[in-house]
Amino acid sequence: SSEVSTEDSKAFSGHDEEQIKLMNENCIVLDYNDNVVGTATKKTCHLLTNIERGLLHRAFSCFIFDDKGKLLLQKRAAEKITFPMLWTNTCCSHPLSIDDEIGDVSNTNLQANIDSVINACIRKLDHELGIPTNELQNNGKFHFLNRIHYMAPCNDPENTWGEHEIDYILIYKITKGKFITINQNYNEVDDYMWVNKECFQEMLKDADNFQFTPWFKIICENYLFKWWDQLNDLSNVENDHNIYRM
Ligand code: DMA
Ligand code: MN
Repeated sequence: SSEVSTEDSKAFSGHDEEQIKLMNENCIVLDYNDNVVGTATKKTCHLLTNIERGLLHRAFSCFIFDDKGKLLLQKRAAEKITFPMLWTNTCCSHPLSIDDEIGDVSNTNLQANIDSVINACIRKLDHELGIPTNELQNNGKFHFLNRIHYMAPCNDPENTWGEHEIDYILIYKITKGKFITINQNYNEVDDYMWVNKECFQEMLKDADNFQFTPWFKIICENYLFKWWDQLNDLSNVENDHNIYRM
């Protein structure tokens, strides 16, 4: 095991060992137009001091809907270094700087980036929620919606962490009569819940019991209900190549 620098011990003090290790993952660093300009660790990308200087990375947010139109929500584990114990969409993470997930480094082919974030999403749906890859491949379909550029501080007591991402939004629709198996990883996910639209609208109003991540709130306020209303046919809203700045 490697030595822990004093800087690390400050940023990571009191945090979970497994989550500290994941801070060594290599994220994809972007310019303003989602072009790949380099790589940096998950730690580097999420330090607010770097974000304030403009450091931007690639991410994805996935929304799984079952065949009755219910959305799968997760509550982030207490162990998460950023945004612990908040309710959010099904799964969020980062495509990494590895062959299957880096996308098109010549920055011309958006479809290659979409395919690569879907690869990352399949990896994380297994890691966080224990959803078997073969079920994802056979029991439904991924749709790319759009890209959202946003920045949000974490509001942790030391003001150490935040997000600044271009976030690829994915909807995964489970096919009629099919289902997926969930076996949550408690280091990642504290709880999960399938909600219909009406139940979810009540949750949003119930601030005493449910707090949400900033990116999820942005997506709810601007897009989610519009998409939910046309879940049967997403053709009018999917595959939008614009980057929306929030
Ligand atoms: C990061 O999610 C991605 C977004 C869209 C906020 P995360 O903090 O859950 O990433 P990870 O699961 O890799 O820690
Ligand atoms: Mn991030």
